Amino acid sequence: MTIEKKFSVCGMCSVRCPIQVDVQDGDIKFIQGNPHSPLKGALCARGAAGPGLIKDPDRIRTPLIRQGERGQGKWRESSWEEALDYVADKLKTVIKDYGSRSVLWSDRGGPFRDLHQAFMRGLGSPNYCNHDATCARNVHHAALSLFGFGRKGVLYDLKNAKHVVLQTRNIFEAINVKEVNDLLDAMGNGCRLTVIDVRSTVSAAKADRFLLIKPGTDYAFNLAVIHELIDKKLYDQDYVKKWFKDFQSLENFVRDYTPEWAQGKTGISAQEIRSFAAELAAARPSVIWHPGWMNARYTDSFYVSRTIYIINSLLGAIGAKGGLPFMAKPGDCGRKGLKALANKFPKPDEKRADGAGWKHKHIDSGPGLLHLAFKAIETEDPYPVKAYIAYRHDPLMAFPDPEAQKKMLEKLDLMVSVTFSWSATAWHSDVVLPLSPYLERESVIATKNGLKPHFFIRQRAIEPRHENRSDWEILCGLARRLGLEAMAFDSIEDIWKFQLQDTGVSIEDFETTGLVPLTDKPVYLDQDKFQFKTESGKIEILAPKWENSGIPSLKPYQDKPSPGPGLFRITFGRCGVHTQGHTINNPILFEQMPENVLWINTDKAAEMDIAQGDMVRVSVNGYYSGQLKARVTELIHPEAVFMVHGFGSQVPAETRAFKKGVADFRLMKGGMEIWDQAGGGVALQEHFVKVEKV
Ligand SMILES: Nc1nc2c(c(=O)[nH]1)N[C@H]1C(S)=C(S)[C@@H](COP(=O)(O)OP(=O)(O)OC[C@H]3O[C@@H](n4cnc5c(=O)[nH]c(N)nc54)[C@H](O)[C@@H]3O)O[C@H]1N2
Ligand SMILES: Nc1nc2c(c(=O)[nH]1)N[C@H]1C(S)=C(S)[C@@H](COP(=O)(O)OP(=O)(O)OC[C@H]3O[C@@H](n4cnc5c(=O)[nH]c(N)nc54)[C@H](O)[C@@H]3O)O[C@H]1N2
Ligand code: SF4
Ligand SMILES: [Mo]
Repeated sequence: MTIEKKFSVCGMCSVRCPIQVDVQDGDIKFIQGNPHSPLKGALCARGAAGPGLIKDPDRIRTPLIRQGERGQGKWRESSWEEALDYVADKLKTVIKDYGSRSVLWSDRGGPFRDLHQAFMRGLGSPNYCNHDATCARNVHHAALSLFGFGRKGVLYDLKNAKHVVLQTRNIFEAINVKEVNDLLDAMGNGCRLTVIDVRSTVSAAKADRFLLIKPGTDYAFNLAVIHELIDKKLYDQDYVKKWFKDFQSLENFVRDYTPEWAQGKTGISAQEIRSFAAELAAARPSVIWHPGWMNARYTDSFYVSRTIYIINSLLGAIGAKGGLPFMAKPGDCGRKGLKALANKFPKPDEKRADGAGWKHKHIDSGPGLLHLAFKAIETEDPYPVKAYIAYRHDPLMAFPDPEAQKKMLEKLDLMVSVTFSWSATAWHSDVVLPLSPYLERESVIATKNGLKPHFFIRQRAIEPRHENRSDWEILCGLARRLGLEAMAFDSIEDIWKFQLQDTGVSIEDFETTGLVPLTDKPVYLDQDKFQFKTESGKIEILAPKWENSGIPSLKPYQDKPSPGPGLFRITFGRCGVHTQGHTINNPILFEQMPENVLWINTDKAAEMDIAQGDMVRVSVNGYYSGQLKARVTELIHPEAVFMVHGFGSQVPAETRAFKKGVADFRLMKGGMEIWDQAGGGVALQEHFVKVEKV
């Protein structure tokens, strides 16, 4: 009856914290953070609820092939042999009729994507997408436009920061465990916290300064901060001299964007903006103004993130300890990285269906933009896209307006969902291939870049309970059937060996702790030796790629329309106990929070005779309406209503979550067409909703 300790990786959200699982007689007794990890061993509530997936009666237990119409919920159970044959045969037909490029893939990005990209390259399709158009694409492009590297080119050295600013970022509820712990440590050492939000969050409650901003006016606020930093010469002049290109253009551009002007736009007083800017300058360069994570909100969100990166740069924080140091990689520790599975195949030279990299030259062609790829399915422009694999991704919940999406998907000859739990997308698919929950599966080895780069491994904590399979088993199974012998591996050990071959690390090295550190000391890359990846090697205020696409680097501020009477701007976000849409039905987390509520401002609620806890109807003209309880509070801007994302499931197989709460994404009519042209992100908060007492 000994307890075995297994080292693995949490899979309850995309942060992927390292875990230690205590297993006894094939059952999980306890999960905790991996104490050996440089990321600090700790888990959040969702991580602790992982075992809830194992014995969940709603679990998908075998591959399923659709019988009735798409979305009707009529399924036939099949063996793996049959399901993989079925998918492979359909793919072969599509490829024969329309070419390799007619296959589209989307997933959730992350450290295990190498295997997925290998599969798509093997097929010869350029159409690998990830989820990011509804998450951090604007942030990523903002970084690219200034630095020539994406948002992961720098990290947040929260532990050593002296002032942290969270704008559209709720760090204590939208959780990355290490970041939470590091920030708490820093605050214990006197670090100041400023939160800029449309409502008071847990993060706001812990802040030294909370600024309640009018929704969608963040760009105005940031322009005024830049104005103040430059006008009062509060910025780091040596840093700017050394690293900035086109500083004069910036100075000219912000001249009229004074704090008084911003007060009229944002509702935040000029004096507050001034004292805030002075306080930031006093803490430089150990300042982190977080550029945003879930920033697919407005048609100018790219510029919000861009101005944030500019402010960090003005403060000398890019590359600084306690600021945003450059991300160290294995090479920076004098080590070789993992061998990429994707490099087993040549990069397809076809143009992408979503236009990324050619029609939209400023858009990173790596993972493209899924909303435009869906559009291409509908229009067949630039060419037909006939097969779609949604891999650990639920676009029918994660992108807006599912009814519009279903229309776009109609022309598909094959739609496959690979998932460990039911989702709206799986329910609408032709074939569902059930992944093992993460505690039952192993993954390819991954690299964690950062101050202390390391390799880590996801091992099975327990044996698979049902007819579920790991990523590699599914993909290698398909690869074999499609003649992609180079990735038709027979075992995960063979994959691991391939990945490790140049690294001087062996599989046994992971046994004792589940990870292999590549350095013992934190690696702060020397600012002086570091080159920005732009053409000039500097921070470029005028971004050639954008300017050449006719998109201004410095865009004049534009007002957004205000909601009319009885209407509110829809805002949304996360809560501590759920991840997106897929944990509402988790038996443990469902108990914690079975439905969402509607945050509404006290004065507005009084006008409509809505009291605390009353049922209200939220609707979009003749399109969708849902009912939920009102949370009446002074702590939300009167123009906004807020709800936690992920509720309102219409999938009967999710027996607990079914019809619980309201779906924010259904209230975004036409939302697939509304996106930030500069950053690529879908603009999910450019929508007004009607609220009535029931
Ligand atoms: N518990 C938990 N943690 C998670 C996740 C999860 O689902 N659950 N998901 C992970 C993922 S994928 C992501 S991307 C991150 C997201 O991390 P965050 O981006 O920090 O999370 P959100 O809650 O989406 O949004 C942050 C805040 O933006 C505010 N906001 C809305 N509109 C505006 C506006 O116009 N101006 C300003 N200033 N603020 C506004 C919202 O009120 C919200 O409090 O969290 C990650 N961590
Ligand atoms: N309206 C609106 N839309 C949003 C958001 C919002 O706040 N409001 N948030 C956006 C953001 S920030 C993001 S990142 C996307 C997220 O969008 P998604 O990534 O699509 O959302 P998830 O629900 O996290 O995961 C999708 C599916 O992956 C399956 N899955 C398979 N294996 C695993 C695993 O190992 N771990 C996990 N966690 N899931 C697995 C789950 O069963 C689930 O069905 O949605 C975006 N869309
Ligand atoms: S933040 Fe929580 S849910 Fe996400 S990986 Fe870490 S422990 Fe798991
Ligand atoms: Mo996200």
